Amino acid sequence: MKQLITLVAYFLIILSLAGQSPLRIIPEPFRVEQGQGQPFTIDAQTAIVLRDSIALPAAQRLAALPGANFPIKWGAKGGAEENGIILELSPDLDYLGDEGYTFQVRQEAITIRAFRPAGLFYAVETARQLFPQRAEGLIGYAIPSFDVEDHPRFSWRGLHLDVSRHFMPVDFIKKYIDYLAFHKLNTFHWHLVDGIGWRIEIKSHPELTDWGAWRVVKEGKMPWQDFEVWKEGDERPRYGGFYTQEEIREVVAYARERFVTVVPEIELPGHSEVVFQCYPELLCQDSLGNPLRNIGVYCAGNPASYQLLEDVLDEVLELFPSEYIHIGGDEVNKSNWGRCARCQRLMAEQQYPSLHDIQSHFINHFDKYLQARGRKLIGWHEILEGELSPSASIMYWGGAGQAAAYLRRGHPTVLTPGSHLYFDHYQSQSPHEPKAWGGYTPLKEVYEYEPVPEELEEAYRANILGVQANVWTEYMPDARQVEYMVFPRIAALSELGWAQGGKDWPGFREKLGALLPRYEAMGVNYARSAFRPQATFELDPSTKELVARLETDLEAELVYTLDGSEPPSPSMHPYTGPLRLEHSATIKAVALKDGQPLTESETFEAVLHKARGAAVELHCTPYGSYQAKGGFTLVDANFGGNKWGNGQWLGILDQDFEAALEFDSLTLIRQVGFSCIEETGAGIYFPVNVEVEVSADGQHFKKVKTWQNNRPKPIPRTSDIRTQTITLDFAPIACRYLRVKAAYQKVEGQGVFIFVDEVVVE
Ligand code: TNX
Repeated sequence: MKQLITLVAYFLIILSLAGQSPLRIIPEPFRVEQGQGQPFTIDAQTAIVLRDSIALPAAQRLAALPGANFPIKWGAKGGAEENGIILELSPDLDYLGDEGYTFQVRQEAITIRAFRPAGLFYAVETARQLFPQRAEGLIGYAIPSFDVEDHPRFSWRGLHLDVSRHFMPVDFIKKYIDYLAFHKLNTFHWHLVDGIGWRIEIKSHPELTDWGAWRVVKEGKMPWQDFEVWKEGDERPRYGGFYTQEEIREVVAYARERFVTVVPEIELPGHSEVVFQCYPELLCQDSLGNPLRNIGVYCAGNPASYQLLEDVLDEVLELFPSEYIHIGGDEVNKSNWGRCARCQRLMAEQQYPSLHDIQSHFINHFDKYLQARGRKLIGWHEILEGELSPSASIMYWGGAGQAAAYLRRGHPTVLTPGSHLYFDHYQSQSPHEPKAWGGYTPLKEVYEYEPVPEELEEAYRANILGVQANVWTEYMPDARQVEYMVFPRIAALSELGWAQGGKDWPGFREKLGALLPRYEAMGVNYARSAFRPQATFELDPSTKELVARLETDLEAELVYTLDGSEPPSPSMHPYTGPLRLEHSATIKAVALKDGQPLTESETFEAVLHKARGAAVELHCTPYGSYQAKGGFTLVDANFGGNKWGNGQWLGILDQDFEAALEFDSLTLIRQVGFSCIEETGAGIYFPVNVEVEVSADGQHFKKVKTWQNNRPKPIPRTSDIRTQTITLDFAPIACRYLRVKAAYQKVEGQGVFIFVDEVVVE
């Protein structure tokens, strides 16, 4: 019977391994070779075998895997134990580094070897994903014969968490560290200080947490709007929390057992409003000694600023043994320094040419301070402004496209590009996503990121310490929402940090599909955003049908309706391929698992208006990269969405818009819609008027309607993005030729665009 079970299990595994990667492990191991021999079958006698007590923690972790319950035995050096899972350290594996390991499965035994305990730890994490989740335990489970040799690509594989904007309890911090370890991440960047909350107990300055850890809750306002620290006696409700030093020690020890280094961040010289609400006397002052406005920036000319931060750092260094200490340094508003008497004196004394040098003065002071204590300073890349000490390290959070330029500055750098690794960005374009900071970084975009810029010269590549994703919690009020934003993007991050590069999206997608049930078993609130259907529409110019394609980033059973009902519903259809639409339609789609919807359904409007596919002549010139598909853009029955720079919009600069459309035959029309977008701050305005003229013969045109934009002047310049279809209704008229004109909004001293994506004719 046992043999039969083994055989069946074996074939099932062989079948499941038919894909590219023989093992479904995230992150992808460096090398996996399938063996020829028989599998190893776990039975009631299977035991973990140790030769050295250094391997004991790994053994205990292995024994504690769900359903494992293996006893731990001591074995002789060099012995070969039957039916054992052998864990051993071996000096000859030094070429795999501190975190590498080998994992060998044979019929007789499983052998896990590593140069250092961290390697054994990661091998156990590999086993965690290898072993099935079975209610009945692992007995009877057969593991196919294979060889794994594994080690990470980067030494810094980080995940950050902002606990200032929203406080996260210690229990969750520990869970978070478990999540890191599960994904073979080794650095937890703990953003303990920001403008609206101080989260670390400092014994020499108790006000920082007595007051600074709490803020007054203000109805209807975001936490950073009108921020005020809460002090004892205040009757108003408060929000906050902080970590005692004892709790921090506990977290650091917990992390160390999981080979996770905790890098604390103490923000300076900016992002520190809270500090000056506790100590207003530390604010910059004008020449009469009046405090300047609290913009969250330390006075660089006041010795007390340095004293406070040194006191803080002294305690931080006691608590955190990490090599790196993060000192923030991002987004410093330097305006007070320009008006502060002390800062101006400092500038004069040091003959600093610019305010950037004041920033460097401040940063370099702490670089020296940390170096003298055997540590290294790391800060956000803005610390490169001015003259940064060469020993400082950088955390780069700009776009991936500019990373090479920063790496050429020669500082050791952790890449956390805002374009790919900001987990506070939206994960899908669905209107159902919970409110996020902004930006759009779906799972696939994280996965597709390549940390080493292709154009970067070899000599600078060694400066890349690794990768990290940042989790800013402005819109993450609790642990559940943090999990939603982090999972499953953390799986893609895991690949970036550990696997050797080279992309295999289909393979990753399949592996992730297998990982999701584990997330569920772990109780993680992961986002199903990658299961949200997306639609693309393509006009077939010959038939004028609109071809609608539906897809999800992760594989799932897709269904849709065309009758307006919410799927799943009796009238739903399985999506098996592109839909050819002859008429306007409302498509509602959702992905199902076991008949249950994975997310809310999405609604897509297909607009098959009368001008679709008409011949178009543009009588204006689209500017630069805003060409989209030329004149066809206007009649392709596609709308450009709410991002004017996405290549789907025509942009016309300092010119009136004009296009001539020609139908195949005389067509009865009664309405023209001019679909446009506006962002006044970017110089993009709705037109001042739109005019429609029609003709039957192409010679004699008749004006049928004019629309006037009557809004009051001046029009405010804002970064709000608005789309609008300006509609012009008129008495039905038959025509073959149509002219649409739109005059641009003239604004003194500035270039102005009209952006248009469709001329909708009904
Ligand atoms: C910028 S990225 C910040 C954070 C915000 C974040 C929102 C960085 C170093 N600073 O303070 O939370 O944008 O995405």
